[in-house]
Amino acid sequence: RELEAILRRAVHNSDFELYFQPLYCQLKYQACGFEALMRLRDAKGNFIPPDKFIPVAEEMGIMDELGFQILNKGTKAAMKWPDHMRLAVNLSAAQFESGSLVDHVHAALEESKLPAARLELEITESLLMQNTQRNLRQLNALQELGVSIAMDDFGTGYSSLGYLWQFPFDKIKIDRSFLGGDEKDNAKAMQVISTIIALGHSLEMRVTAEGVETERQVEMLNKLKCDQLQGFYLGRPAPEAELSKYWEKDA
Ligand code: G
Ligand code: G
Ligand code: MN
Ligand code: NA
Repeated sequence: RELEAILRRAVHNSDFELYFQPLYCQLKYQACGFEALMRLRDAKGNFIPPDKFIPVAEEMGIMDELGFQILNKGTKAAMKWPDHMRLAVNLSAAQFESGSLVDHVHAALEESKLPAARLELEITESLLMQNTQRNLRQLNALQELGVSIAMDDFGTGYSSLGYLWQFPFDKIKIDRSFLGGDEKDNAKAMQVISTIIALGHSLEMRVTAEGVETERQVEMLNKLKCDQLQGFYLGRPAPEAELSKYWEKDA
């Protein structure tokens, strides 16, 4: 099990990489933050997809520790960005199960000095399907720290709506599959997206569209008053050293 050995080493030495994908604010049409995405390489230096290594890290029981390291690395990186740039970090169910999540987030903020208001945590609804009440309490405690909470991959789960109104998410991120259809599906997909945006706004949540790959989509989403956009058209995940172009062009 080569992957297990790679993971064990990565968590022991904390030497995995974080990539960052820009989040665009619709009105200003400029990057206003980055989502941290973990990257791990095999012995040949090729990337192992997160969809492959995260489940293994969870089985190995190291995802809680790895998640803490991601929070630490991410918040430290964000301290080097301009003040208006926020950081989004994905959370895994293992971090909620361990019971240390709130302490870990608090510690990462203290250690890095990143203001809580600049941190956003992304969860998927599957996380709320088990231990719902306990996990909702942890989300509440996180919001009390001043961080915001986003529901990721919205629309792909079994009961997106069921959890949406039970908790004051600050943001929903519409899963990129809604933008992925071909041209003739576009009108229908836009209807659905428009409805999700209205739903989010009626619950006082911001709405992000993921998977934006064309200028046409940018225009349509702007018309629909989508709050934030993310996708390869606007920027691919990139290493820390390559991010400054996103704020240098603002100046
Ligand atoms: O990074 P990529 O574009 O391949 O992401 C694939 C999946 O892996 C996404 O669902 C993303 O949320 C998840 N993922 C990427 N980085 C992290 C991370 O640091 N922590 C957790 N929990 N999930 C991550
Ligand atoms: O589940 P989550 O949203 O955290 O996953 C982020 C993943 O989505 C990353 O793997 C990232 O590479 C991928 N991604 C981001 N933007 C796009 C896009 O425009 N198109 C496609 N196909 N994937 C994207
Ligand atoms: Mn995400
Ligand atoms: Na997502």
